[in-house]
Amino acid sequence: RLADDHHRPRYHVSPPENWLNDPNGLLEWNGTYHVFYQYNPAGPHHGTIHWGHAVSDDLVTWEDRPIALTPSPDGPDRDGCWSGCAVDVDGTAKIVYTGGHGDVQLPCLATATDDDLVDWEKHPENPVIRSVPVDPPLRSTEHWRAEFRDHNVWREDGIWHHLIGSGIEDGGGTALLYTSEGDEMVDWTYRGPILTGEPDRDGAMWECPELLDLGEKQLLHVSNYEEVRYYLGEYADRSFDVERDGLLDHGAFYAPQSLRDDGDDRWLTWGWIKPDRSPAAQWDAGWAGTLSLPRRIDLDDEGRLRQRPAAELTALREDRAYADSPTLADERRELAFAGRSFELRAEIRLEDAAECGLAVRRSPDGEEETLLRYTRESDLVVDRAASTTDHRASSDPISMPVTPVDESLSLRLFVDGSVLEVFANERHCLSTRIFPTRSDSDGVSLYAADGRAVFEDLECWTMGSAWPAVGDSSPERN
Ligand code: DQQ
Repeated sequence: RLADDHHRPRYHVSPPENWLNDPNGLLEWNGTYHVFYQYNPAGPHHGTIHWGHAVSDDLVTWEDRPIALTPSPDGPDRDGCWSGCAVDVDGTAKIVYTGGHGDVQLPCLATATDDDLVDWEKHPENPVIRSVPVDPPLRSTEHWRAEFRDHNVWREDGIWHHLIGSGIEDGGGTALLYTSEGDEMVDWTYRGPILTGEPDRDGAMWECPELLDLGEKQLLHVSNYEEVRYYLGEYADRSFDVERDGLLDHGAFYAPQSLRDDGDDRWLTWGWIKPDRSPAAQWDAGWAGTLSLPRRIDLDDEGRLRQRPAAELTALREDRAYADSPTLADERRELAFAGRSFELRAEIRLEDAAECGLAVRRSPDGEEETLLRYTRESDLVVDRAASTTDHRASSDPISMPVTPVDESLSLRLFVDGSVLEVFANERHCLSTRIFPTRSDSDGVSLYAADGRAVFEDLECWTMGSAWPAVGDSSPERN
């Protein structure tokens, strides 16, 4: 079933089957990149969460590994091994994750017992923080006595620092700091929030907070159930001073986490791209959720946040199936290119057209198509009104503000089965899902309305598979 599913991504990290949500424990270990993820082996829905595992030597091709963390029936993680991170503690890999137990969630620790990071031993003293802080009082919900979860751990001045996501009762989302002197990571001292948001603007609960040092500035991003907000500014003296803020992505991208690649002095960030279709459709498919492509996050010359697909991804390009610099005047043009898994790039200028854009996953008669509309209001809109005839998939439009319309729009677009990722001017990102039903919904076309638009250096490449080693071990993978 999964092998014939043309919604399955070819070059994104997705689960072998069943459910995936947040990326976790991203770590480069002895030259191998490890990606763990929230995984439910019992079905394509969120449930008793385990940690799935995939590895890569080049960030381009991936192999599945066995489940890394399983809830212990008598342990503090009985009801789920929720999100967390992996750290290198002087040559030993450790995972800090959230254990769910009834209506309590508390931090747990596991240590790798082999160099392939396949086997993990849980610490006998779990949970390593035994109760939630009382100052400030934390938000509770129908499910949780206190919302207190997700972990970002780093070493600073020889001391371990640890952020946990939460929300303040009658207040906003917050990132709580703990520190620990010892490499055992079992004695944590509570230091209070480093930043708390405004509930109406920033959300009442922050999941998966992550602090990244980008050199001149620091970046804190948080997932507030709806969106991934970022704050750029200065982190000093256990407090974060915000200079700018924004959204890391405008689509269904959520709970991102980053890998520190010291060799290349860079941060690579993956997010979960949510399913965006009904539970029934997920059951029928047998899988749900995918990770985004790894994106490099840093600062541009003006100190703004820059986001680019990892450079390695160009290795996935197969044939350059199309290259041209067409000018369109009040017309639509089919490209001599078709694909379900491809990359497209172009420099687009809106000259005097009212709007211009392109259609992907388009059927010959246009019954199904996903439109990318670039408007004079400097919006880029992913219009999914006709993406699919399956009413179980979301058809909501998604828009993001991009660079002013008098500058050209530098677009990189990744289509992969049901995944659509847009990078605009290396700064604005929009990741979402589309579920065309027809096997001939694979055309690409351009259009310009009421005037001229230029698509400079337009190129398309079909993309190869990220899972070449599959076959014997996991016949279900496509
Ligand atoms: N997903 C995990 C939580 C986290 C949430 C549970 C974010 O740890 O807060 O699967 O998507």
